[in-house]
Amino acid sequence: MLTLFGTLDSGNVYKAQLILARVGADYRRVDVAQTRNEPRDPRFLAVNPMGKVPVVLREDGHVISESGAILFHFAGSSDLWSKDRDTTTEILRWMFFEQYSHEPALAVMRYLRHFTDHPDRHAGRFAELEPQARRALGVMESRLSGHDWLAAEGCTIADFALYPYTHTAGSVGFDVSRFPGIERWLERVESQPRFVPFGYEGAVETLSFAEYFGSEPEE
Ligand SMILES: N[C@@H](CCC(=O)N[C@@H](CS)C(=O)NCC(=O)O)C(=O)O
Repeated sequence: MLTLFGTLDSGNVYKAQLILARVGADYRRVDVAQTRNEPRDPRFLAVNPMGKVPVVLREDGHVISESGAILFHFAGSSDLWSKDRDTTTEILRWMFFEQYSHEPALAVMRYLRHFTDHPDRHAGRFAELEPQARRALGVMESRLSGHDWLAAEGCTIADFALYPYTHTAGSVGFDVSRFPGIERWLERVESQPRFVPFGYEGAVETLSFAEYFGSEPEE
């Protein structure tokens, strides 16, 4: 069986959950939390030296990290990917945009506001990120005001990549009704076959960090 490392409150991990649910893959989940600094634990770094979740470990020992790579890996030959070079270029364009211009603003704002002990102490950084996030939402809106999907005529992994931190934009203070194209697109993604909502436990079994990795080695 596959093993997914990560928590249910991470938008990046959610991307992996979306694709695993879509392709009907069974997996167990190991709860590796950024808030507990577990991605930087040497035992986890032995699995993913990049120190980030999500990670998917295949039964044959092959490790796939980076949410975009996980989406690509499991989209395989499904209609969420394409055989057409121009279309795959568009899919990748939106996925790179997500990683460089969208997630670093929206995901970090969410982290500062909802997952730090003193969000008020991060008000300056939050305010710096706001225009970057607004710009990213504006770029999406300009595409989605005239098209149903980001990269193609149908839903692709570009839509799965952008959905998680766009749908939490309201939680960091954006009025999503100001982005009507995005609002309609969110509903379209939610109507996809085997869509699972954020926070849904799709794993057949869940293990804590200690259950999977064992107790901390003695100093
Ligand atoms: N580019 C990565 C980003 C993953 C990421 O930032 N994951 C966060 C949790 S949402 C994490 O593991 N952070 C741990 C850390 O930075 O120490 C991806 O798309 O998978």
